[in-house]
Amino acid sequence: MKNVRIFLFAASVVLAAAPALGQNQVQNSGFDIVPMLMNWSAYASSAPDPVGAGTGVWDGTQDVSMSPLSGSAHIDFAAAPTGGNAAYGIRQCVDLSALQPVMTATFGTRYEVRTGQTATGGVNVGIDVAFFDAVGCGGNLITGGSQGKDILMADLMDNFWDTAEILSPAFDISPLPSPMSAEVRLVATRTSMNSDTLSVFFDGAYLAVNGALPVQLQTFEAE
Ligand SMILES: [Ca+2]
Repeated sequence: MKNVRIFLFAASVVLAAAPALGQNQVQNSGFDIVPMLMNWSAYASSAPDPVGAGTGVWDGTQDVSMSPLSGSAHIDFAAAPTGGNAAYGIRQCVDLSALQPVMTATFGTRYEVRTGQTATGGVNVGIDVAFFDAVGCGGNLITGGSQGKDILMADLMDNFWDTAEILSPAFDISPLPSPMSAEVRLVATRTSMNSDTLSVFFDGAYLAVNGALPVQLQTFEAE
């Protein structure tokens, strides 16, 4: 029992010494107008899954806060390949090396799926985060988490931004080696064999570690 107490005390000292721990680690999380898609790059699923296809561009017509000074990432998920788990979107590698040890994480994104298209539940929209034991999203995959929604017609709404997130409880990494980096992916993923297309906007992505601030109360946008 003494050993357990000593460990907990040491952990609390580490937390208190690092003021940045609760902050959003995602760069250009709000897709503001000047950097546009800076810090982000294209993501496509790969073998053994089908290689996903689509397009991803910065779009100034849609913004989670309806700010004329910001925008969002507009993903068009292609009709092919038709195999399940084909995924396409954007990704960013987040450096966690200054936040050691990483024990828990919270992450999420806002998304808008507009009317004027067909949705049968064949495409899931959300956020995937993969944690790696080396910087630069290299080395070995330690673990990963995801949160998303299979989009149906009832989910198609103009100017309504839904939320996909793992916030409470936080994603627990503590039994595993501490990750040095994480790849954040905002993606559309095919749920089964089908040829559905989907247009989706992402904005306000976040990843925080080791006891996050109430990030849903923070603003992600340029004011
Ligand atoms: Ca934005």
